[in-house]
Amino acid sequence: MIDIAGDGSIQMNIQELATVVQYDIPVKIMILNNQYLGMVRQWQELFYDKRYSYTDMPSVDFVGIAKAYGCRESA
Ligand SMILES: Cc1ncc(C[n+]2csc(CCOP(=O)(O)OP(=O)(O)O)c2C)c(N)n1
Repeated sequence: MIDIAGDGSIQMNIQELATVVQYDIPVKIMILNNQYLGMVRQWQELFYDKRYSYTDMPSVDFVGIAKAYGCRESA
């Protein structure tokens, strides 16, 4: 099972990594990390005269978070 998610999307429900570990669910997660809430930012760009607000995000150590939940690293 493969989950392809944005860096914003995964952080909206990242606590489910606990569920993954609890039930030993075989899922690989691929994160497309552009450090933006991209879709929202695009609306601000196109429809709100480029008045960007709260759509840029800091760099996050996702592997570190996964390890903290007890996820295994795989090749
Ligand atoms: C629970 C929830 N909150 C807010 C939104 C609104 N929303 C839609 S797309 C989006 C940004 C997603 O960003 P990202 O996953 O990084 O993908 P990108 O658009 O950058 O590729 C947000 C906040 C949502 N869909 N669901």
